Amino acid sequence: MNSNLRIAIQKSGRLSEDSLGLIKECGIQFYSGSGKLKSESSNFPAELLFLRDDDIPGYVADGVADVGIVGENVLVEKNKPVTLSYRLGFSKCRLSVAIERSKEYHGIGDLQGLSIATSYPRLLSGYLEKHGLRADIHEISGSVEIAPSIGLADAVCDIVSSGSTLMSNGLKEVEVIFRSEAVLIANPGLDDARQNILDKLLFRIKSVQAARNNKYILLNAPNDAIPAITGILPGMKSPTVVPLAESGWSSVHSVINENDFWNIIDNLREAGAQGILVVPIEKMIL
Ligand code: PRT
Ligand code: ZN
Repeated sequence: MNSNLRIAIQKSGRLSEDSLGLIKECGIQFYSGSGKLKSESSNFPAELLFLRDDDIPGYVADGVADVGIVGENVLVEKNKPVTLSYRLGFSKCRLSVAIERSKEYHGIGDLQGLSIATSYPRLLSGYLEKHGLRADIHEISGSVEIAPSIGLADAVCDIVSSGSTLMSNGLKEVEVIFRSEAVLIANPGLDDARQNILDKLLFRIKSVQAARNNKYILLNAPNDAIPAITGILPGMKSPTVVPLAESGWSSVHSVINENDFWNIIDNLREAGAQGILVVPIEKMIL
């Protein structure tokens, strides 16, 4: 048996594109012919298994796959013995309870005694129990949002992203019970060879994410403004400062975080920075 790392990803659905995209950004190449269930990488000791998302935690727990990418909602609902290795930050959504828009809602106590349709009975019952509530949970596998209008349930507990599905079905979101994003899960008993490959994969994923969250910045400033500017720009170690051909001026290079981007730019301009250039980083090796 070879010791390729078997990576399970969703065959087709909301997670597929970003999962494949992340793997490609990690420099791992696959020949992904349509309809294939399995594909071996040409340049990394890994193979991809294309599966339904609901089956991924079970396959990883059973060792059919070594790692997998799933929504945390599915991970928690399936409750399989797998390790959450890394949060991937895409496919963010929430699992929420919604009721008919015309109904009044005063607070969580209003859920007591309702019938609630959901594909997430474990997450819902855990939430109700935590709040000392009892409700009648109807487990259904799809089109949960139509349950109230066909008289199947008083409320629904379903995944929400923009909220437009709830709205177009005459429902309003009243409680968020779980927040989810895509996660990388792993079999807890990987042998050393596969653990080693997983560590390499994680290193690449972290570098890709760090690059996405950071930008490379270049600017010019008069030398007397440099202390103030280097104070604003921490950089990976500290900013690079190089003299310009024009005397009395320097160029400053650094890395800034996407989250504080505009604040930093405002502060730099106030401190005297000119000709600011901001460029994306392809990979950031931490
Ligand atoms: O066929 P397979 O079983 O593999 O896929 P699936 O149909 O079960 O799952 P899929 O592809 O719909 O979703 C995969 C994962 O994406 C989910 O487990 C979540 O972790 C995540 N995700 C992110 C979402 C959404 N956003 C989302 N909006 N999953 C589902 N939805 C659905 C939701 O069920 C509802 O019908 O989109 C609708 C709500 O969207 P808004 O934007 O109208 O609020
Ligand atoms: Zn599914």
